[in-house]
Amino acid sequence: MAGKILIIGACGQIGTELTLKLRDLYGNDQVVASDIREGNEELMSSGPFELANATDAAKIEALIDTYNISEVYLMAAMLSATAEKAPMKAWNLNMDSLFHILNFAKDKKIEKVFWPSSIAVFGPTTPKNDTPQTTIMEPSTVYGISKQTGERWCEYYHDKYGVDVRSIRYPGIISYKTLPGGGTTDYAIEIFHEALKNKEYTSFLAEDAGLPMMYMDDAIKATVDIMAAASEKIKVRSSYNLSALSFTPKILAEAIQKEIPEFKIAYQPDFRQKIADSWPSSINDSEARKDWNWKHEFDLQNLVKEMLTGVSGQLKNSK
Ligand code: AKB
Repeated sequence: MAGKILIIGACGQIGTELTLKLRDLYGNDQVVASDIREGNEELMSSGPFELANATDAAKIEALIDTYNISEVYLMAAMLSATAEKAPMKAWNLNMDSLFHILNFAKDKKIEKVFWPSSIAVFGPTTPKNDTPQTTIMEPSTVYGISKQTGERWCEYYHDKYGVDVRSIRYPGIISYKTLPGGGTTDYAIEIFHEALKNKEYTSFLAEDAGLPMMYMDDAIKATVDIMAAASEKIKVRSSYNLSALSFTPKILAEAIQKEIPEFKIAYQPDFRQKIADSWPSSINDSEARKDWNWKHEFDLQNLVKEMLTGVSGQLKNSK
């Protein structure tokens, strides 16, 4: 790598674990974390950190110059449920931050960009099961519209200006180190905290709301792998479908009951149900598997065991 890595949105759910992994792989000083707020102890103490707003182009440019940055991972975004409550704020954050980075890459200030897309690019008219890489995309959420627009711009900047931008359509990502904020798939994290604390959980999605999901370690592996792949292997320059698991709240609750038999679940769907209804239940990711050898490792029962161990460790430490 010619220069250092900059992670924008490093203190969020995925950003935190991605930063730690990249520091592990490439050296602590090589990976600069930035966010609008400070992160957890491990992230803050393991390498350089800078407060920065992802929409502040001048600040981001100054970081690129100061640290000699050649790769940017743009993880800052407003997620689906929060974006429905603040549409213009979400649009401005999700789009402005992307344009700044694409333009820095176009002007050759940086060499490579990672930008996450989401299953939210799909909509109610998309085939629901085994959703293909290329298909009908009519997203009905602000977040989905911003991600789909972002995909089109990534492809445009690659084709027109040769920008090396790489992207994955993340499903719901399950993890315990840093809580997610404002997503529709967040129930699948809350459920573990409540199962351990109270032995019961009321889901904001219906029992049969099947959605594509993935354990964090697999999501990080995919992100590192797509960025490490030779450029000619990355044939899709909008964003790759990526899949590991698909489950409903009921299936997840049953898997938790195998470990905690007294756990009880109830269902009280709210506005997020409509968002979940508009997304696929399962994703076909054969192109990612073929082009850059993507493979997931965690199945549902492994994920449940890892989550219960991780969350109960955190609960003990917080006492
Ligand atoms: C959300 O629920 O908004 C996110 C996503 C699927 O991109 N987790």
